[in-house]
Amino acid sequence: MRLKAHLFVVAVAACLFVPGPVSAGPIVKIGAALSMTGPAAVYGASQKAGIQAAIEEIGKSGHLKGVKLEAVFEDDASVKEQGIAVFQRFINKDKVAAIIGPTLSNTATAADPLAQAGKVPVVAVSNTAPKGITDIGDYIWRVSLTEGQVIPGALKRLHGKLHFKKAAVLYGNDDAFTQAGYAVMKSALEAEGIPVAGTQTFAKPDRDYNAQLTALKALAPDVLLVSALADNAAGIVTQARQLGWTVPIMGGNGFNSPAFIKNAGPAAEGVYVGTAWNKVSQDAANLAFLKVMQARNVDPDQFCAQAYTGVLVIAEAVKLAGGKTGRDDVRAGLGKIKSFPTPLGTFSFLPSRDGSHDPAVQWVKDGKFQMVP
Ligand code: 1QQ
Repeated sequence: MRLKAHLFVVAVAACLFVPGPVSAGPIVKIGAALSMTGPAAVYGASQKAGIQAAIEEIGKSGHLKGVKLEAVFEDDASVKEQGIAVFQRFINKDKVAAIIGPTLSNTATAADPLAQAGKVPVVAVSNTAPKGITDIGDYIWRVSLTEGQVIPGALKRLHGKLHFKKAAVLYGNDDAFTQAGYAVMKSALEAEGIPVAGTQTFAKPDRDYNAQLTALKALAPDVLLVSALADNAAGIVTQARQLGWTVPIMGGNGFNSPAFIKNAGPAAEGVYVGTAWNKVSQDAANLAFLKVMQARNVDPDQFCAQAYTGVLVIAEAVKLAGGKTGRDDVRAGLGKIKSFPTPLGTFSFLPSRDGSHDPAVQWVKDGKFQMVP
């Protein structure tokens, strides 16, 4: 009898101390549609690490008072069909408050219209095609700078140093991002008064670029611009150097992954790329980000910094919405963000809902990205 009474007390105490759903504060569920497989998997892994870190940090900081951020991760497989399926799940089943992703612009052009129709805010963290993303509608926002915001300045800077007389361009013609990057390269070259000696194309499944590279090399340009995802980029740069072609190479956003350097090896040395993240920035927000990632044993890249920033931006939107967590509250909060300190720099949204902050230019030196001096 005494034992039973004792158990009863323990049981009651346990009930009192186990926090139940009644005492839990509101949750902001974020659906993260990232490429964990397929040609953009190198970016997705890095983005996932950034999102997880940001969610944990915000949770620990108590910044959102009782509101808790939670992420649901799904693989968009780097393709439109899977991106659409994941968005449908986030919108209708998981009932997320906001979506981060998908990784590729190509996938976003197909999936984002679903979020727009369902009135679910999307924060793109790696889509860089200037058109076809935020212009889908007023629920689509982006943190990632477009190729149009990065490439012209990067080319101008390199042209000022290296004085190009004529250029060659190689781009992927089966992807919204690589095509858009090409269009930006073409107009940036025009703006700098650098004639284009020749243009060649490839597709994502291609592995042999010798025909295109040989044709371009024969035109004797003094710079090669390449719009490609990291996998293709590594193959292109490796094969260009194998042909004995030593011309300076400038890549688009697809080059901004350490996977490019790893796969191209020594051939990556000296390759230039404009970037949305200045890794050596001494801004407090960037130093804090670097410290967080270091503690997690992650060497972050631009994609990690952008994904981390995407979560910070959603958290700030919730705060600016007075702690309200509905889809329209998040969207209203996004509209109030201005001069917000992030690892990418001081961040604001333009009227087009595209992000705005300072870009930078990096190159591969001693096997890693370093800022161009
Ligand atoms: C895009 C990109 C890719 C290179 C990165 C994910 O910028 O698809 O827009």
